[in-house]
Amino acid sequence: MQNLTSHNGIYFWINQTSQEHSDMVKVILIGSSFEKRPLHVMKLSGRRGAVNRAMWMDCGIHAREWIAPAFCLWFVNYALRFYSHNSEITEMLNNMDIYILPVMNPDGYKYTWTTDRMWRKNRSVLKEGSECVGVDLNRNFDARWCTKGASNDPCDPTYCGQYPESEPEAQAVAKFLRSHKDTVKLYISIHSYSQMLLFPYSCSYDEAPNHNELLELTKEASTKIRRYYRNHYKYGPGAKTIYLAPGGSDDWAYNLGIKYSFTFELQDRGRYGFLLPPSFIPQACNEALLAVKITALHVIKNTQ
Ligand code: 0X9
Ligand code: ZN
Repeated sequence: MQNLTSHNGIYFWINQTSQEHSDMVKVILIGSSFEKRPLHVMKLSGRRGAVNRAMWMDCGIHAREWIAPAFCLWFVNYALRFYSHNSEITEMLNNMDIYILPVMNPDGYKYTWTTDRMWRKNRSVLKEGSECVGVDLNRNFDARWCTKGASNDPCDPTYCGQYPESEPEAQAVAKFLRSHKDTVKLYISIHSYSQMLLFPYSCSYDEAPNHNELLELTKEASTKIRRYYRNHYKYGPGAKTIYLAPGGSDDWAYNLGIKYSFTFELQDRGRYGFLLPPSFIPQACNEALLAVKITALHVIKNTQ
């Protein structure tokens, strides 16, 4: 059998998991990538009636950040395994639907497995024969699009694309969230590396209206990660904590009205970088799981 976390392995796993847990998992096709790979979202729900609260989590916007899709798979497996055994995941699934996009950039992800391990962007081709390929999907959203911190040169790794949502992957996510904006209260985008818990804004130095609440929440998550796993995570608004970077999905989702919007940068802090050894996966995922639980439970407590 192929590796579980290869591009094909993940499609196989999504299919198998949804069949084995058809009571809790539904698969929704939200669009397809530039190279026509399907974008499958897994909808997880507890064994209960309908609720009108949801969270969204995407992994693998950036192709080379392999720990990100691994975390989405880890999270789904954990949720299915520990629902009704672990109180936090049970409370989450009893009070919200969880939409998970395990690989937002499947073309880029495949390319990192076959051709260039350090590829970041998607694989869109502007015109046949043009020498530079790919748009940075986390610069392609409509949040001060293509201002300082993004590039308008198609050869750069942070190329913003021809216009906001020019890319089918970004467009599919934006369209889904627009049509679910009344229920989705929490947006999380999983990246690596650098160990940071980021919230808006990254597209400007402006303070978000609920800045203090988001700061306290990420501080709590960071403190608990340090206490339980002895690992250090920085926290704060993206622009000040990492760098100015417009066109990101988190800022866009925030402006759409999702007031709890985060980018989590998982392990490590640069020793292995994107090439995180497999033996680090369990701890990296447990750290991220803790941050997801803390934010989700806060959202459940503080939203209708
Ligand atoms: O630059 C990015 O897109 C993210 N860092 S990464 O090293 N994974 O590429 C940070 C994203 C923070 N949020 C926004 N820029 N909106
Ligand atoms: Zn990234």
